[in-house]
Amino acid sequence: MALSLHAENGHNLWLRSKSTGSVKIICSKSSVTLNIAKQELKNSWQGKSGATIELLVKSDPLIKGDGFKINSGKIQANTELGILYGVYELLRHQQTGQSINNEVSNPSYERRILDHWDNLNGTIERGYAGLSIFWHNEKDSFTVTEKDKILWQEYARANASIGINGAVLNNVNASPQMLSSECLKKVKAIADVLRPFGIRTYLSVNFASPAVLGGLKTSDPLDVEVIKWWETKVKEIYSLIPDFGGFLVKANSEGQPGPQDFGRTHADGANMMADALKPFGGIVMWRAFVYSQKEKDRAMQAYSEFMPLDGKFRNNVIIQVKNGPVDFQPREPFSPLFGAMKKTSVMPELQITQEYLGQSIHMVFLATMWEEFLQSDTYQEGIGSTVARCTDGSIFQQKYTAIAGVANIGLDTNWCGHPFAQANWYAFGRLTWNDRLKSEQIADEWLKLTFKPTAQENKTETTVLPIEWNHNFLIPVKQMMLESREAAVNYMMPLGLHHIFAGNNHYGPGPWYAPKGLRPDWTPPYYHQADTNGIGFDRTQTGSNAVSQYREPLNSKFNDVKTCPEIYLLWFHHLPWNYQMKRGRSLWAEMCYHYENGLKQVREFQKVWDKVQPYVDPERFNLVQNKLRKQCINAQEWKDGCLLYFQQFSGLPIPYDIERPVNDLNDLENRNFSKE
Ligand code: GCV
Repeated sequence: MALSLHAENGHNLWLRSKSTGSVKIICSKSSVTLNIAKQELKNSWQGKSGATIELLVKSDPLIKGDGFKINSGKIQANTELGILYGVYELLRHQQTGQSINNEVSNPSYERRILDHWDNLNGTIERGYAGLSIFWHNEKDSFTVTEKDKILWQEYARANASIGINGAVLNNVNASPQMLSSECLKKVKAIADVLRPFGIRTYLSVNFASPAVLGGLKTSDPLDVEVIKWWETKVKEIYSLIPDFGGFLVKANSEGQPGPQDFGRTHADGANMMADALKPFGGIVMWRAFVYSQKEKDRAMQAYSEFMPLDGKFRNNVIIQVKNGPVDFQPREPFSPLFGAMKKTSVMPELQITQEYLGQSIHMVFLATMWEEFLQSDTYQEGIGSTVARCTDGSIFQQKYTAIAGVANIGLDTNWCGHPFAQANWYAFGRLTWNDRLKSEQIADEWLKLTFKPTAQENKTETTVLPIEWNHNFLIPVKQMMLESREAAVNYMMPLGLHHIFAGNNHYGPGPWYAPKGLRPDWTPPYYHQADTNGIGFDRTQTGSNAVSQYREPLNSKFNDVKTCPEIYLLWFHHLPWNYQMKRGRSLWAEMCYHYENGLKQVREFQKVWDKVQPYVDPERFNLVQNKLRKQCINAQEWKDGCLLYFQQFSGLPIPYDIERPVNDLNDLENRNFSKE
């Protein structure tokens, strides 16, 4: 079988489909957003040719926010944006072959936001897909070209198609320059392009802006001049962007200024900004990502600092909490702040860009990780108090509900660097709309939308039958995606290990990395604690007691080595190398098999991919094949580096049925992984 597949550069993402027939649209209203909805229907219609579809903007008590009601002949919504979302849903159903029953679809979170860590000079912190789509370079960062506008429009459309409705345009390590009048004019230009697609604009702000940009003597949040400065700035922003979303703030974290510099609390800082934004309906997303050298366990600090402030924030402040207590690791237990802060709005922060998961080289589908996180039971309000239910308004009556993901988008033609990294952008959007969606469904949809031969391609004499495509492409590739995150955990840091990366780059292995003078919590030995007695961070009651931050029964479950899930074992326990695991092997042997299995999984992924070559256009096929080779090399480095390094402490042999290391520890220790 040989399909004549068109080369695809990936720029069209999951929106490749062209119409296969005509559609008649009934809609009594007209607006920019409704016109987009109509155009999308016409351009991508795959239903019966000549069918009629009605678009009706009319309230219905079952429809919430920008949700919609849909059947094969009608889309109803309270808002015009709801109609647009309904159109994308209908088209998705058509393209993926799902039937459309009478259904109401409401978003899980009201604010579904992408956080861009883009700098004004065009670079992106932890960006692996080229430079910023918003900012050019120091000299002409504030110019706007027609080409920019087209790209922003494509970006907005892609987001709207999966329900994302907000974008923070700049890095949380924010330049005070961001709030200069010149820069705000450019923000307005971006906001104007994003608005018709329902995307609100937000900005990260630097807490010291009043002093650095405004020339004031201080940035103390209780100072009258400072308060006035923010009020005036906020007014200026809203005069340009009437639907501006609000501020994202990283304060007193990793060297960023904050209220504590003036002896004030996070609440003092956040509330001052919240008061300035309130008259305009803006919000403050205040990050809980804080840690200092003083805390004996970094994993405990966010909870220690923020729990005493519960109830002290204005109702337009949302505390933005990373999924895990440390930092977007391949696997972490959920942050204990979820469900615990009962009198404050809390929003999850996920990381779509794969800083700690192989960047744009490894194929790692993150939906399984996010599903594991969102469905984790906090037990805060009884059994079933999942993180999802604690944050989406199901349990706590938050004034605002929100969720954010650190974007993996750049100027690369295919937006995300790795063709499969697009699936993570897609998955984030779909989960923010429906936090109960299963990873399997998300992968299924994305593969069909992204790789299925288009109707035009399928009209050639070598038509691929859906059943054949499903069997030979969809099923194996989906399986590969669903296993990919566990594979990464296996070859990077299994059994609860975390933060054992090389240097600042966070790509290769570096359990040995500990330059003299560097603060301990920036070095891997702080996290793995390996010595001749054993390995793991003791967070039990007799250790750092981080377990106490979890509600019972989790506190006891994590505390007791017998009941602690093995996936979190070394997160919570320091154990001897010969500790007997559930399967009967020693801890050392079990660790060796995890590393070995992770590497083997990637070798299998290579085979799966090579086998599907007939179903993929050469451009995308070759790119993925090439990246899988690099992933394999890196997985081997991880396995060899970690096993050879830890073996120095365990003093035990690598089980003999495991493939021998092929790298030398010394070489790996001297390798600069930032050049990968
Ligand atoms: C934007 C990690 C990353 C930093 C990032 C920080 C944060 O430490 O390595 O690049 O800074 O998280 O989330 O603020």
